[in-house]
Order: sequence, then structure tokens, then C-alpha cells
Amino acid sequence: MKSHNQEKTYIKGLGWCGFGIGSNSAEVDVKDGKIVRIRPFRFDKEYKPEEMKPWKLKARGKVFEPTMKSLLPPFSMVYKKRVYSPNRIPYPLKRVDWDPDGERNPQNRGLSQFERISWDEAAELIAKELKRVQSTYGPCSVLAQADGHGETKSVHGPHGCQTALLELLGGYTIQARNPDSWEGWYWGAKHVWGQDPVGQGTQTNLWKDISDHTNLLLFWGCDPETTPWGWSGQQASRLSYWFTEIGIKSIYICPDVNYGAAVHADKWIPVKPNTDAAMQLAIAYTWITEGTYDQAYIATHAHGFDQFADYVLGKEDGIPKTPKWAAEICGVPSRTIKALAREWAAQATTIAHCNGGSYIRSTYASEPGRLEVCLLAMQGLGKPGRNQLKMIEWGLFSMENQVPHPRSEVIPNTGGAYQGWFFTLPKQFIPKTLIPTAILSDEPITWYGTTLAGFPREDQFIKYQYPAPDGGSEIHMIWTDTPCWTTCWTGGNKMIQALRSPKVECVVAQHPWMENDCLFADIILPINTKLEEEDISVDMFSGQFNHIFYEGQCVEPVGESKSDYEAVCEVAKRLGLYEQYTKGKSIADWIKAGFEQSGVADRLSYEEFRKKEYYIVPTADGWEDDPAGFAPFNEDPEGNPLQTPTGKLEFYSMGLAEYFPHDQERPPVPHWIPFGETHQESLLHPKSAKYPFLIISNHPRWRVHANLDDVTWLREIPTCKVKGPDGYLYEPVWIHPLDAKPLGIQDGDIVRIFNDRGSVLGGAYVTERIMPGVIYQDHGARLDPIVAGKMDRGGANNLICPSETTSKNCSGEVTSGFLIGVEKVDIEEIKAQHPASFAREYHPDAGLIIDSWIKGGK
Ligand SMILES: Nc1nc2c(c(=O)[nH]1)N[C@H]1C(S)=C(S)[C@@H](COP(=O)(O)OP(=O)(O)OC[C@H]3O[C@@H](n4cnc5c(=O)[nH]c(N)nc54)[C@H](O)[C@@H]3O)O[C@H]1N2
Ligand SMILES: Nc1nc2c(c(=O)[nH]1)N[C@H]1C(S)=C(S)[C@@H](COP(=O)(O)OP(=O)(O)OC[C@H]3O[C@@H](n4cnc5c(=O)[nH]c(N)nc54)[C@H](O)[C@@H]3O)O[C@H]1N2
Ligand SMILES: [Mo]
Repeated sequence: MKSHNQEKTYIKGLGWCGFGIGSNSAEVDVKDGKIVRIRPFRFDKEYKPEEMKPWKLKARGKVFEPTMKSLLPPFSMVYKKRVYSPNRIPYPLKRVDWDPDGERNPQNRGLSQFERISWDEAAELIAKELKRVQSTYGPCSVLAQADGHGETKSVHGPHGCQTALLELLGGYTIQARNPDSWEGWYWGAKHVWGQDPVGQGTQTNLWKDISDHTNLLLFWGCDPETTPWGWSGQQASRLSYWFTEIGIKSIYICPDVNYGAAVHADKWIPVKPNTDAAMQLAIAYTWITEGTYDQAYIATHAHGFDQFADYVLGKEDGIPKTPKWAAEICGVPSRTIKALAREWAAQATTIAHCNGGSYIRSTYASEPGRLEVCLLAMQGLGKPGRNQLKMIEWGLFSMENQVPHPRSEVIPNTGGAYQGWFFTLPKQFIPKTLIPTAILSDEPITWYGTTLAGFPREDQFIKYQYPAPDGGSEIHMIWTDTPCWTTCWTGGNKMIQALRSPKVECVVAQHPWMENDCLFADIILPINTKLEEEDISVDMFSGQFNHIFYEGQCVEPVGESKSDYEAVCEVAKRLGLYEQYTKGKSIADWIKAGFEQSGVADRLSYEEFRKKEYYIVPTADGWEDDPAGFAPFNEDPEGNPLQTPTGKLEFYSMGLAEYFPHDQERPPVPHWIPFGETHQESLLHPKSAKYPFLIISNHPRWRVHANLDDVTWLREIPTCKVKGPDGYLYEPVWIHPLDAKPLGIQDGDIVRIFNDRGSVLGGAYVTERIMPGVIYQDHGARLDPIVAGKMDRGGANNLICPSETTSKNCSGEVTSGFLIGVEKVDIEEIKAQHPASFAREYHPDAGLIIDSWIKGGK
């Protein structure tokens, strides 16, 4: 590569959705081979406005249009801190007491240190283990964990590069990606309106529809100032201001005054976590008893409304779902529920979501997911101004009907440059939520559905098994490029147990930073960030301009790191499969292939693309005329049927009635299910005497899941970390003053949150921004075990999430809205009990660092 002795600026896509799709194109200034700064990208450097055709949204005498620079979130601006993090894995590592020819000591994973090995040794070792394990137990005995989010890389990953190699070796087991973000829509709403992914409905032209017709926006479990950041940048923030500016009222329904509510809410309605279903039923009750729902629409567009009404009115179970009944469950006064129901019925109302928050990712999430669609239906879903709007990921996965903003002529996609697994299943697969159960179980396990987004509704009725009956086998080796299961998934402590199972003979992790599951690996490969590689990327999420850009290599790889793709190439070489794996193509060839298949290659030559380094797709002519959202279904339900068995909105789900007629946890008509056979995570259950709080574990404001936890500039922010009396930066635990006082907890104290599954420490943030009875701690903080599998200092609360899935027949995640206890702790006492854990080295600002995990230091 060229020497960097002068200043140069590169375009880089700094979002975290992964796979070269995403947003947030940035300009990276490099001087003397070092990243100096990261700043917004200017769209109009090479193109004139008439070429880009910027869209204009005109409504109520005002105008909303894209800005000429990208709307970067803070995460992108600080990314040089991540590139030069003290946690970067400098060279390949091997666990000191893992001997492939002798004792493997699986019980010491997460305890023992690592030692330096060379790339040659590492690649050789992995190749040897793959051959040995596959020939002993069969090809499916290797589990690839190769999904999740990541840097927006195309050629170089970020996930799944190993799967193409494993395919060449005869097969593997894939960890099937759950519809993690939208479990309740997937397992529930899909049976009402038949669709997926994201269950958020047809999004076409909703920005325009809302601007023209909506009077009331319900931000229901939605924070447009936080979660759009990592994906779509700051357009959702601008949009929220625009909606207020043109006179639309915003009501926020959530347990916390989240960051969107703090600046945009006209009213905040605090609701207890995962009790939304009770409130939804009471709204339906109000409309039915007051005759304020759209009866004509229901008659022509819905199926099974009568059975639903019977349940709501109490004819089915003797309990009328009155606002008074709901108030005691959800904590919202009955007068507020009634007022909300009346205001909603009186005017065009749309519900806004990013993905739905914890009520869509908690126990029995299928129920509130379905109930929301029922409520939308009762007010004429698809009539002007009455829809469900997605505030994030605009243009998701290139689907035209996922574009609520003015449509571009093309949605580019550089997928042609990507090698590896993406939503097609090999012979054996395991849903992500069931990985620890599968590893720890001595019996075969079964579940329904592939759990993959985009699969037809009927797939949820098919039973699958691990080990797969036709040639499957148990897992004996794991190759992960997503080593954050413990801090991102369900029942992380159970995963720790699985990672220590003697059945698992070898764990290979490839990752840029020493974090989370890396601590439990046997071999670790150092991976570089996208700023150290050349690639190609697209932006189709920002809601500004869809664009595609070439990404130059900004700096040399840190240490001995390679990209995910190059790392797998090293192993492929040792297996004699290099030519086959690379298909004889160089990195430059793959970048070109990405461009050629992007959908824009007929608009400009590759040479011109490389010269300008980007291409802006113009806004499509006539975008204003595309029918908005569910308008076509509203206008002609027979001509535009939904993908449900009846083609209508099913208040009584025909598919569920046919396949699971007796499922108490997901009956044909949606129900309020506080607890049941699978879960007892409710304040109404006796278990709450022991664990009297419900936790919400939102998507982190200052991270993107497990990413970015060690960025010192972010960690200075008081809502990012709370400095304990011992100087350690703890993950904040929000608690209401009324709850804090009797527990003797003061702002800044170190507290422990706990349940039967373990405990996690945090730093108290005493505030009225959280409702009484509820604790809030963000998800995704780095694991820092005091006792691995039992107690954690880093604040990785997924360790104590339930490991049971959404419900008996729905293998979705439950990661928020569960029971915990809270207490103040004396850290000195804990230190005295576990001196070895506290002997680890800490960076004063970045926290736990890699040095303590390498024998003799880095
Ligand atoms: N408590 C709680 N838990 C939740 C949720 C919640 O609301 N609350 N939400 C859930 C949701 S919606 C989701 S989507 C999941 C997210 O879970 P994941 O998608 O699994 O999490 P991420 O941290 O985004 O990314 C996965 C890993 O990829 C790594 N990575 C990034 N880029 C690269 C790369 O180029 N190469 C390699 N090898 N690795 C890379 C990151 O460092 C991280 O370790 O979490 C779920 N878990
Ligand atoms: N900064 C940042 N941005 C991200 C991500 C990230 O990790 N960090 N992750 C990305 C991903 S993969 C996804 S899926 C999306 C997720 O987007 P969302 O699903 O919208 O995110 P959450 O933070 O889980 O929830 C949003 C809000 O729901 C409210 N809430 C929590 N529990 C309840 C409840 O029980 N009932 C009600 N009514 N409200 C509740 C809280 O106020 C919370 O702020 O965000 C994406 N963007
Ligand atoms: Mo997600």
C-alpha cells in the first residue's frame, strides 16, 4: 500500500448493520498514516443538485428536505478511538492450558490467560482441528456463529466468511439468526397481517402520508433520538422535529422518559414493562363499548372480530378488560387510558416504532404484537394518516415497500462482493436462542420454524430437530466471528456453562477486540476494522440519498490483524482450498463484482465510479404518486389481499387455530398473558415477592449492542457510565427516588441487580426519568466476570435474562421486561471475597483491557 506521508481523505460507511449495507457515510482524514478525524460526508462534492434530484416534502405550508451532508451519529465520529483501542487483539492467541494433543481444560474457559502464536501456527491448528473434528463426528459437528451486526463490510465480512469454507469442507451447523429485533411482530403480528420482515407493514410513502394527514403520533416503545443513530444517523431526529413543527401531536408510551420523549413528547404515558397488552385491551374495550371503532372497515377487512370482542368484553373468561382492570396491571390510570382511546379514535393516528422495545422482545411478546395490529385495524389501517411507521432502517434489505421516505430510482446493494452465509440454511441449524440448550442437552431438542425473518408464515408450523435426523450430529467445535452471545442473547450465564462443556473440544473466535465470548475461546484470530481495508459500501438507510461508494484503505492494519475474509483465506490455504474459496478473485476483483451487481452499473462506468469514488442515486420521478402504506388494502381488500389464510386482518388467527388450537401461550385470539407454563416474569406472580422490580434493557444510547463499549470519549458521559467510589466506570442502573430511598441507594452508589440466574453490578442513577417499580440498564456492556457464570462487574445484564424463549412454540428471545431484585453493595467486601478477579488490569478510562488476558501482558 502507498505511504501516507501526506493528508488524504477517504469515504467510509460507518454504520453497524453489517454486510456492506447501512448508512452514515463519513469522511476520514488521514495524516502521516494516522486517522486524524472523522466528519460528515458531503453529497454534492461531485454531483450537482439537478443530478441528485433531492426530494422535497411539502406539507401544511412547510418544507422538509435532505441536507447536503450526511447526518453522522456520535458513534461514527469517534470511531478512531475504536480503531486504536487498547483492546485491539494484536496477534493470534492460544489459551495457555488448551492442548490439542493433551488436556483441553474446557472448565477453565473464561479463567485462563492466552499466549502469542504466529498466524502460521494458528491457521495450521484450526485446519487440523476442523479435519479431526469433522472426520470423527461428521461435517455438522462444527458450529458456525456467523451472524449479528457489525461494521458495514462487503468483501471483508463482517460475518459469515468461514461458512463458505465450511461449505467446501462438506457442511456445518449454522446458528440461525432469530428475527431478534422484532420477535413479537414475527411470532404474533405475522398471524394477523401475514407479513414480515419487521412486521412493520408496508412503508411506502409514509413520511408523506403522515405529513399530509396524521394528527397524532404514538411513539409506542420508541426512542427516535437513540436507536436510529447506529443505523440511520440523525434523520429520525430531524423528522421528529418536523412532525412537531407541522403541528402533529407526539405521545410517548414507555416506562422511561427516553431521549426522544425528553425533547419531543407532548405527553409521556409511563407504562410498566411488558404490560402493554393489558392497556391495548382496555383501549379496545373503550372503543367497543363506546362504539368508536371503524365498524364498516372491520366488516370488510377483518376476520374473527366477534371472538376478539367476546374476549375483550369478558364473555370468554368472565373478565371485562376495562380501563380500571388494566390500570392495576400496567400502572396507567384508567382515566388516561380512556382519554388516550378517545383521542386516538377522534383523529388520524399513526404508531411510530424503531422495532418496538422490550414489549416486542419480552415474555409472550406475540400478544402485544398482535394486539397492536388489531387496534390499528379497528381505526382503519391504511386510511389516510393511519398506519404504522418505522423510524429506522429505511429501505431495509432493499425492499421497496420498506421505504417510507421519497423513493430513489434504485436501492443499491453490494451483496455480490460478499462470500458466505446469509439466510439460506445448511442441513443442520439451531435457532440462536437455543444454542446453550442444544449444547448442554443430552437428548435431541425440537422447535417450530426456521426462525429466520422473511420465511413464510407457514414455516412457523413446521417442527425441526437438533441433531438433524438426516445426517446431523452433535456440535464439538465452534467457529465464531460474533463472539458476543453472552452479552447480547438470552441467559448468557447458561451460554457460559455451554462454552465450558467438555463436548466442545475447540472454540475459535475471530474478532478485532478482546471482549465478551473471546475470553472463552481456545484460539483467537486478530481481525482489523474497515478503516484498515479497501472495500465497497452502500447507504440505503439514512433517508437522505441512497448512494454507493468505494472505500479506500485509510491506514495500515493494527498489529498483525487481517480482515475476516483474509483470516479465512489463511485457513483455506492450509486445507488446500484457497483457489476454490477465493474463486480465483483478488480483493480488487470482488470490489468490482460488488459494483457490477449493485444495480447502478448501467448508470456509470466502473472507471468513473472509481474516479468520483461515489454515486448518488437520484430520487425517482413520481414518487409522490406511490400509494401510501396499507392504502391499497384499505381501498380494495379483495384485490390486494394480505398473506393470511383469509387474506384479511385476522383477529382470530386461522393458522394458529389449525396448528396450535390448545396453545395457552399463543391462543388463536390474542390474550393478556402475565405468566404461564414457560415464564413467571410478572409482578402478578408470587416470584415477584423475591424479585420485586421489572428491568428494561433498552438498546444502548452510547453503544451499538456490544460494539463501542470501550470508547473513552463516550465513557466520560454521565449517562454512559457512572464512576463508582472505587474509580471503576459502572454501567448505569436507573432507579426512581421512591424505590432508591428505602433501599438506602444514593446516586453514584454501586448496586447489584440479581435473580435466580445470577447478578450484575451497576452504578445507581437515581432519577424520575424512570417510573417507580422499574429498573433500567442498557444492554450490551462488556462482560467483566467476577465469578464467570454467576457475578459480573461490567453490567452485561443479558447474563441474567431468561434463557426460555418467547413461549412454548415460539423460540424468540426474551431480553427485557423480566424480574430482578436490587440492592446496594459494598465493593470492598466483594473484592475481599474474590481477590483474583480484581487483580486484573484496568485502563482508567477504557475499563477492562486485553493486557490482563495475555500471559506476561501485551
Ligand atoms: N438485553 C437486551 N438484549 C438484546 C436486545 C435488547 O433489546 N435487550 N436486543 C436484541 C437485538 S434487537 C439484537 S439485533 C441483538 C444484537 O446482537 P448482535 O448482532 O449479536 O450484536 P452486535 O454487538 O451488534 O455484533 C456482534 C459482534 O460482531 C462484532 N463485530 C463487528 N464488526 C465485526 C467485524 O467486522 N468482524 C468481526 N469478526 N466481528 C465484528 C462486534 O464487536 C460484536 O461482538 O441483541 C439482542 N439482545
Ligand atoms: N444507539 C443504538 N442504536 C441502535 C442499536 C443499538 O444497540 N444502539 N441497535 C439497533 C437494533 S439491532 C435495533 S433492533 C433497534 C431497536 O430499536 P427499538 O426496539 O425501538 O429499541 P429499544 O431500545 O429496545 O426500545 C425503544 C424504547 O422502548 C421503550 N420501552 C422499553 N420497554 C418497554 C415496554 O415494555 N413497553 C413500552 N411501551 N415501551 C418500552 C423504551 O423507552 C425504549 O427507549 O435499534 C437499532 N439502533
Ligand atoms: Mo436488532
